[in-house]
Amino acid sequence: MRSKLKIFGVPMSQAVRTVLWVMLYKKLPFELIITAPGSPKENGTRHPSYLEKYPNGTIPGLEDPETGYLLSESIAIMCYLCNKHKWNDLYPEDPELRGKVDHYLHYHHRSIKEASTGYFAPILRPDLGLSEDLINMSQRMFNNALKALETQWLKKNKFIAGDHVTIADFSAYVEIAQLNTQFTNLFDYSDFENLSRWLEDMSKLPYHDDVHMVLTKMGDISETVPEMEIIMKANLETFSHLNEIASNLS
Ligand SMILES: N[C@@H](CCC(=O)N[C@@H](CS)C(=O)NCC(=O)O)C(=O)O
Repeated sequence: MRSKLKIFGVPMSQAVRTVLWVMLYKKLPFELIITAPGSPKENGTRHPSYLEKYPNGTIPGLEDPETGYLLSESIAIMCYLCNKHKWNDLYPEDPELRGKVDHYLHYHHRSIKEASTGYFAPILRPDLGLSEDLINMSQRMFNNALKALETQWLKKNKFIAGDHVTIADFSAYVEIAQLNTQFTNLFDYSDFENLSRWLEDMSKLPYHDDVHMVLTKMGDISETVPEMEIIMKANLETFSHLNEIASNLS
């Protein structure tokens, strides 16, 4: 039997969630190995052994134990898995359809991904020392991107790149949904009609609740900063849950 791919990270990370969700969706077994973002300790992203494997020092990191192949960056990992396993539904082969998915994926990092820097990290990652200016700029970029999704992409299409769900939707969803009222309650999307319809559709995909369990367990953080123990407990319980599902995939 083939050894499982290793994924380094924690479920609280948006980028980790998107990769795990796609792997579960496609029923590709994995082993999640707890790796703490920002930590210089042995199981952290700033430990020399992690940096040697993944020079940019971010989670998720993928390792294929059979070949020693290493890759980080959630989007690169998803594209790699789609290419390798021919998941052409999630990453179409047709150059024009793939172009539409790539369009969003290239746009993602300085737009929707700013949800994390603008809203999530200022509460949960005080160690990053994000300045007010940076937070404000990220919030502006995120809000502009939401408008673009609402008035263009999701107005014209059911999903971001057309009528079918693709890795563009997984990437966008984990960022946008983490702020939603049912999770951290940092952003209310009820005025965004098309976006709300898409959020609802995405939330019905298989394994949505499993990968988002970490947010459900942490709860609303809009009024009170959660204690580190609560964050760790949410991460660890979801970690065990995901590893258990991943080892029983068929
Ligand atoms: N562009 C990266 C972003 C990943 C990322 O920002 N990961 C954060 C955790 S959510 C991280 O590893 N941070 C490392 C640190 O804070 O030192 C991706 O999509 O994989």
